[in-house]
Amino acid sequence: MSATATRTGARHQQSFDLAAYLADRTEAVNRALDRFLPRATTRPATIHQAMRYSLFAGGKRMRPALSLAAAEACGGSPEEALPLACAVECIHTYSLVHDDLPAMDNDDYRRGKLTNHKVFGEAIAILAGDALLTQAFEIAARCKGWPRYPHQAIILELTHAAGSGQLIAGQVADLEGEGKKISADQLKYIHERKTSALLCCSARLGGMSANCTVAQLKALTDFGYHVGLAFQIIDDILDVTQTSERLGKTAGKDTKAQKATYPNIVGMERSKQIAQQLTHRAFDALRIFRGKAVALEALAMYLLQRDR
Ligand code: GRG
Repeated sequence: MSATATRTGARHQQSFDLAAYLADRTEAVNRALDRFLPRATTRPATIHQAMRYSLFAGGKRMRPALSLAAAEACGGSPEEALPLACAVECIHTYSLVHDDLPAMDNDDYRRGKLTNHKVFGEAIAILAGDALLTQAFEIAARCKGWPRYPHQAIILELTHAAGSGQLIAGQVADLEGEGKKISADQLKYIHERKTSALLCCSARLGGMSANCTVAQLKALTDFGYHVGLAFQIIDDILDVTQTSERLGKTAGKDTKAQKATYPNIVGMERSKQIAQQLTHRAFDALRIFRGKAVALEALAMYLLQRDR
């Protein structure tokens, strides 16, 4: 990523130092996660080491960054958004640990390191995923709550995104679609649930931590939905065009597993066009913030142009 991202196509044409923004926010998120998680020496140490192994393996922290940037767009502070940003990252990491298991995608590498089950064994990896998911709800339950968004709203937000109607539904449809010819509409169903739901939830929770208005929450929902879909299309493209070293996970897995992807359903060029259109829809959603959503705009552009 270049140090300065210029957001051609974004509403507010100005340069924004996204590299510095991400470095700063990632450090804050890592410090907070370290505080929220049991220490690696807490008994039974194996499970806490396994949770920390995947959580601190070098993820891009895009979901927490979206939460913090969404809070800022709504006039809130990164500090207030941090617990919810960390809760989402715990859920995301759990989903990756389980996704990599032999019974699922059976992968050896994630975030540039051996997968959790390769290091700790399958049983501990399953439990580490379970514990990270549970940890997310503890962090959320301990957050302060806001007048428009008390704890019940926050917890429901997480259960909705992570439950059997969204994240799990996407994973089930993905598994059931392997080796089958599926339509673009069915693929969109998978992407909406497997990927977009949690990215959308990240943006919404950021807004909630700023006690955002109904109109702001609707704008963040619209933004997160479109960015989330673009994110997965780019992920499909990178699976074909990048090396395993660059991605930090095994490249070419979708083709090998005979998974339906945007590139193999609509072609590479059309996939890039669709990702661009979705990103522009995301920019449109930010109009309501009148120039205060520069970090969200820069993140959306980065997610479209990323190469890992
Ligand atoms: C309940 C057994 C059980 C499993 C749940 C829901 C689920 C497993 C898996 C879905 C997870 C998945 C692989 C979603 C796709 C989203 C995606 C492209 C993730 C990669 O996100 P990045 O690139 O990763 O942000 P980093 O490592 O940078 O955080």
